[in-house]
Amino acid sequence: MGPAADQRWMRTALALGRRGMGRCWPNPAVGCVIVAGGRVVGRGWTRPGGRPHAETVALAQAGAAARGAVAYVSLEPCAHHGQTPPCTDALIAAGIARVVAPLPDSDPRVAGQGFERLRMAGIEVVTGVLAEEAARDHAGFFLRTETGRPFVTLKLAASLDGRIATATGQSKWITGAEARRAVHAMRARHDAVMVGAGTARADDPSLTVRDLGMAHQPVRVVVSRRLDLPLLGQLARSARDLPVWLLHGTDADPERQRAWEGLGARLMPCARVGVHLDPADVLRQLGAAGLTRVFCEGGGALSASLLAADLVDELAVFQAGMAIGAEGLPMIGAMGLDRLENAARFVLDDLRPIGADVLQIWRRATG
Ligand code: AOF
Ligand code: ZN
Repeated sequence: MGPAADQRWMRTALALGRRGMGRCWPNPAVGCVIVAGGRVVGRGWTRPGGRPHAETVALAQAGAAARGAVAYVSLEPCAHHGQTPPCTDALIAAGIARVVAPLPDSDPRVAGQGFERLRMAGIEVVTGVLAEEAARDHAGFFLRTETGRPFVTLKLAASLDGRIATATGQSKWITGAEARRAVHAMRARHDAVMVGAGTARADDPSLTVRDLGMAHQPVRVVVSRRLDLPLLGQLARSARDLPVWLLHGTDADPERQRAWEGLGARLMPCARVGVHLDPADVLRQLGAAGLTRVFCEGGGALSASLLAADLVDELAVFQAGMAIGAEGLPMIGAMGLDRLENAARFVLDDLRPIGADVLQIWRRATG
């Protein structure tokens, strides 16, 4: 099979893998397609909770048709005995002749050993196919295994002049229904949705995925040093049914800590820098708890603290054709930035209309 066919099938494997995004943390969302004689004989993606792995699912579907076939996997097949036996052994046992994968796994238990085992068994291994795309899809998993923190997408939805509410606090609605639907789809592809305490108080959000016909829900995360959050709000009422994690200061009122625990929330004490929680520690804790992709929806103070600490990997900015004026609430709070050369820089990745609004995707400029 030539490079063009390899790319085509790898595109399919990547697309399958994305189906698991947001629901198989702490494991990567891997996709696998098994091809024999130009036909698909098995397809799989990492199941919710991270197991079974993509290859196991695809091999089960392929059955005897896997013998002599090619397996396209969106990440190096695992080589370790975890809760399930290694995928490399399953591929070898099934008689797969060739494995195409874009990148090595960053988990030290695998990291190159999967490819090695396959080659030792006489299987042809091709790597590097659509590596850039795969690196993007697995960015959260790689970041977490390599640095301990999850990938952060910061969503901002604002007026032409970057305001998220009027001076009196009115914010519904600045962007339109299509943009809000796109936000729900983005939430669904992340492990968690995160907001600051100000937003949790002002909007009383439920932070769930709605109207997309899906049962899966991301973890709801609120960053609140003092835990001064409404005990009768949407999050409080639903904390037993869908996870709510609260990152707070060690100085938060113990009564409030108990009250939230009683409501079913998970409390995660964090370090402080000055009067605010340390955003790096917030993300470290979320990474330690297994999250690989976090979708932050503001507000201004949390957005500013993440940006100032250079902890935003991607920006999703929805802009509405409306001006609110300087009295309005800015989408990004005070950052204490003195010089432009100290500002985090982003490069434009995508720009498109969504209903009456514009969506811009910006990626952190590396190097
Ligand atoms: C694959 N295919 O679909 C996934 C892989 O805890 P375990 O035993 O399930 O192993 C988790 C590790 O397996 C994870 O850190 C990553 O290295 C790999 N994930 N590997 O071959 C898959 N999800
Ligand atoms: Zn595996």
